[in-house]
Amino acid sequence: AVAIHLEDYAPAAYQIDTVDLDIQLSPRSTDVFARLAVRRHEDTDPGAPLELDGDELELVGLTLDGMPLLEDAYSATPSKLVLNAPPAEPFTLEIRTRIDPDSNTELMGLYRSSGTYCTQCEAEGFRRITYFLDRPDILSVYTTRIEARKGDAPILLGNGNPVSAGDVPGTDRHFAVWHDPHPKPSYLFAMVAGDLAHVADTFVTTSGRKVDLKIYVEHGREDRCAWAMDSLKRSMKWDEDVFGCEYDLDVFNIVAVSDFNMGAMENKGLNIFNDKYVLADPETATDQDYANIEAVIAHEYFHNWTGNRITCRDWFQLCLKEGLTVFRDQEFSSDMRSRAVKRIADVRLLKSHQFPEDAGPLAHPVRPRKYTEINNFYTATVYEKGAEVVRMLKTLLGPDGFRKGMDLYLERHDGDATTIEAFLVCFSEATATDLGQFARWYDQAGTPQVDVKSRYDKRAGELTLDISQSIAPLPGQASSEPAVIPLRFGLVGRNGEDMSFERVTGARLQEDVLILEEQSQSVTFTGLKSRPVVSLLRGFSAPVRLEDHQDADDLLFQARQDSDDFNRWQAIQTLATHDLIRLAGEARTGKELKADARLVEAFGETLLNEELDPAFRALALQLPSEADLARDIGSNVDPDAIHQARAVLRAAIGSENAGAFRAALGAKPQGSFSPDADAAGKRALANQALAYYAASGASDVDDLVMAAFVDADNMTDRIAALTLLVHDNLKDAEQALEIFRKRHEATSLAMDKWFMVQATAPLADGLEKVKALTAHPLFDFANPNRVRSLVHAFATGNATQFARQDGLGFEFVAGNVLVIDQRNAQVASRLLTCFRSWRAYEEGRSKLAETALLKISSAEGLSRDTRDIVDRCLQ
Ligand code: B3K
Ligand code: ZN
Repeated sequence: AVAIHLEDYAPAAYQIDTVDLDIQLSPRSTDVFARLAVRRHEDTDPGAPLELDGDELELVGLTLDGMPLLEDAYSATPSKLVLNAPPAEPFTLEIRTRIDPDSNTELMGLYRSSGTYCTQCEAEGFRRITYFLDRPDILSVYTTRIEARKGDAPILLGNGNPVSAGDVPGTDRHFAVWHDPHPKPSYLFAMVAGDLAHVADTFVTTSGRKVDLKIYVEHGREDRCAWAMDSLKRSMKWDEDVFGCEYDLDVFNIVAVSDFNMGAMENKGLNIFNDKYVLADPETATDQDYANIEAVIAHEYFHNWTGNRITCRDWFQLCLKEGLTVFRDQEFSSDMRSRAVKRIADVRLLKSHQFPEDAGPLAHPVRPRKYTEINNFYTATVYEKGAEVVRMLKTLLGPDGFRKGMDLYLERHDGDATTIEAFLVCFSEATATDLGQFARWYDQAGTPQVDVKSRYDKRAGELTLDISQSIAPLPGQASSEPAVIPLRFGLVGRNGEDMSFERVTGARLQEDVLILEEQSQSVTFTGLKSRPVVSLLRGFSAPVRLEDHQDADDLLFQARQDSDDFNRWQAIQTLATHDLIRLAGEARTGKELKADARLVEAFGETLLNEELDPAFRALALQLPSEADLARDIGSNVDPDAIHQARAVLRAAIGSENAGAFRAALGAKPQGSFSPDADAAGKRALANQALAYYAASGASDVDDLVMAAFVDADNMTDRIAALTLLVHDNLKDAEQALEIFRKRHEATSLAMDKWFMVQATAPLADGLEKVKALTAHPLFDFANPNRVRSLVHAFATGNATQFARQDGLGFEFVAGNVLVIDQRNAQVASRLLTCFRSWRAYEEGRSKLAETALLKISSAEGLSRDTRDIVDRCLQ
């Protein structure tokens, strides 16, 4: 496949001003009539060919200004339609294509999910519906007429506002016409048709526009939409209040479908969602599900401005809409919930997903410079690191400067398809700041490693920090330049309060942020009365790996006293990480393992510290995951040793504090279920306590956990107990799985959890169980959620079984990648990324992983998506 390079960007030779679609739906044979108003770009030579993209298309008709085209005037293949010498003056092209929604297993373009026609066009799916200039810098006004059998599809939805609807006389069919006045790129096109139920509400915008809000779902699911609707209304209000962004159509529709490649899609006025991010009630959704729904509903809604009104010039600029919109949804959730807890959760996600990506063969800059398959670049780097870069921009410019820059961006570029450069210029101009060096964050791959050594001169009362930054060499990036790193900090005195100082030299200081700009620099604070404990990278002010050489005493002090909640959490994590890495090392030498007593005690203290809110305590009690530890160890990784180390520490914490954990089980929220952050935090803490108590080895553990499972009156508590029963192999595990299955069999999203609990069980026969589950009547390769909850969950959440010493875990996943690749390339290539850190394993396992990758690589007929990932993994 050919690589596409950022430096080769050129505007298209033609523009398409309006698109009139007439879509005649039928399951096996849908006819699409597209009337395009085409205009030559002023820089294009008259008669230059017009090349339209297609993908598996069948051309059944073509006219230009109403006249059929002669055979030698054009050429058509399933993937291209070329007009050899179109007119120099504007003209109308009418294209008729025929597609087969039922056989569309890629779930790109127009397909059917449980009988509902729906579309997914980002990034390059519109070309699977009609021939088009399918690139984000072609902005057109769309009018869509949808026609279908009334009985099959009483509901017909398109982008924009509804215009007209009616029956087709003399037939059993009906139609609806939709018009979207806002010019948009083809990737934002959408339509839906089916027999759907809905819930309705309204929102009045700040300037008085009344917007009809509707969420469409399969019949019988209406009562699981309340939380999504509530989240939508709060998002609309928040975006007005915080960014001055007002909604711009008369309707806003959301449709939930059960077969969807990713989370959701921000099509103009017609968001289409994976139903996992819409449907919730206490019986089937966890607190985490509620939080995810709130975040994803907000994210897609926020795209209306950052993505839709202002879109990307080309796909290299993907972070322009995604990084910014993730930042916006993170801020929204922070305002809805606890800011510290949200920040910790986001940083955990960044470290567990983005850091490993940025350290291995799939590393790429936030703005990549080349791709062969764009769908492989919807990554943690583009999204999550992209959001961190926007967050740093806000830190550097301050809240007011940031808002000024955003206001300028939203005003200047409304209606544009633009670039990262243009975005940065707005901030630079609005605040008179040079962002030249800052822009490196978009262009360099890899996580900067920041090393800080501190020296305190007691006599002079001076503290010096010797700071250096570097990025380890990566494929295609041998060296790097220093980045601008905003380092939020505090100098903590013995009483826990931040100490004041006289002066700082060696770095720019902005309030409580040091601005690092050099490869190495020494920063000195003068006028200190005693040696402070240095609290660095507060709030995780930059996406870097910090090595600050804190000793255990200082870390314990920070864990107890730091005024920055994030760093309190980080200090406990760092202490636990140090001890777990020591234990994992000792596990490999066969030594008897003993957890650090002070650490065990600190965990008990955290549990009992009533000053900290329960959600924070629950997070602080969570040990670094096996994947976190593997990442920190970095090379020669032995997953069994890591697993053992974690089990030992968990058991020590559980048994040393067993009484306290048992007492904490009762601290559940009272009254009827509420998904709010407070109640969720209390449940999280109680379930964390249950997990530690289960590890204590007390004689009543089996019964207690089973009782918690049986008594649970919501999914959060039920799945927490079930996970312990299954993962700790407790007495009633099988029985509990049966009870759960019977109770939830009819609810797909709940059954996904049933598969996932088993997929992630770190048991000696875990792989065999997962293999058997692929033959379960409810397992279905056609449903991406189901594949993710079994195969993907196994590959990413069951480190010891995936990386089994006999290589069978790798072999199983590789085999599944090949099977899935035949039907859905995006799901297959996403699954394959679980191999990205294969070189970090110890020799035996990394050889076995390589064998599995080579098997994929040598398979015939790989999709472009999977070919790209396997090639990069092996490079
Ligand atoms: N923009 C979509 C993602 C599309 C993925 C295409 N492979 C969802 C989102 O980020 O909001
Ligand atoms: Zn997005």
